[in-house]
Amino acid sequence: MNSMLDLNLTNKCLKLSVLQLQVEVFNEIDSTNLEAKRRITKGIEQDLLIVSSRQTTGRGRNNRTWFSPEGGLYFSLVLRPRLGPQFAPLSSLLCACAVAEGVQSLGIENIVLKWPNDVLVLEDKISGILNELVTITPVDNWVILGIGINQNISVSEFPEDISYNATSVKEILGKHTSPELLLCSVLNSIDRLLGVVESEKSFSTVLKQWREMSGTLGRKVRIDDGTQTIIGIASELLDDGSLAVITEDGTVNVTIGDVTHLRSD
Ligand code: BT5
Repeated sequence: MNSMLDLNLTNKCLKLSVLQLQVEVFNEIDSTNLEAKRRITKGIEQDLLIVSSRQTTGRGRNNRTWFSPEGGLYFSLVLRPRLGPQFAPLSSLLCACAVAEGVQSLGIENIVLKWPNDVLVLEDKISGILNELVTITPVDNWVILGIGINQNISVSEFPEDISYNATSVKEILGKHTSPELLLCSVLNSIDRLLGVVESEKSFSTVLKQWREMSGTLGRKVRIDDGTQTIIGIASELLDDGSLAVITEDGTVNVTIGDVTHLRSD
């Protein structure tokens, strides 16, 4: 089945003022983030969008797998990090806000953002974001924003270890929705938020929007960063995108890790 995205339809609904996109659509690819890296290595001139109908080796953080069958939306946006490479981590918070807006525009409610890069509906993951910074020289940097959204997939298709806390647009709405419209809506939101960052020369509006949709702040959390586990109350999203956690031993600022939302009892 050829389910390639209809670029004409996508172009019709795109309303971009900041991004100047070259768009490439694949039926199948290993990973849109890997393709993005290959393209950066070859040399690119402008913002680039790579979309694929499925991925054979979709990637999560720390080389984990992103289950990417036909029906999901998988894309990577390659752009210059706004306000410098040190702000690149904030781009994944920006993307999470944009994905939330996109999914909301389809009629989905109860969207919750989980630090640092997940979009949940109530407790279940509907989208994941893989943000990678590629440095060619100290002044030549690109950020890859890899976004996967479970759209026209049934949870019964997921492997068991994923399905217990995953969901999809189709599962929630009980119907097929347009990938072109969802892609447009997310890209339009990314573009609008990038415009705000550029005009305010700050991510503060993005951080405010993230805090308002956060399911992590105020919550008891367990955070594993690969070497240690921290348990405490997530108290604040700091301006550099890190998470302040109040533990029994004091407040810890966490910059990286996997968060589990815990019950407070
Ligand atoms: C992420 O990693 O959530 C980032 C996922 C980014 C995927 C996009 S798709 C387009 C672009 N190209 C790529 O190759 N990647 C990006 P992380 O936080 O590490 O979560 C990964 C974990 O989520 C896995 O170990 C599974 O437990 C779970 N998972 C895998 N596939 C899933 C899916 N489709 N839906 C929900 N959960 C999933």
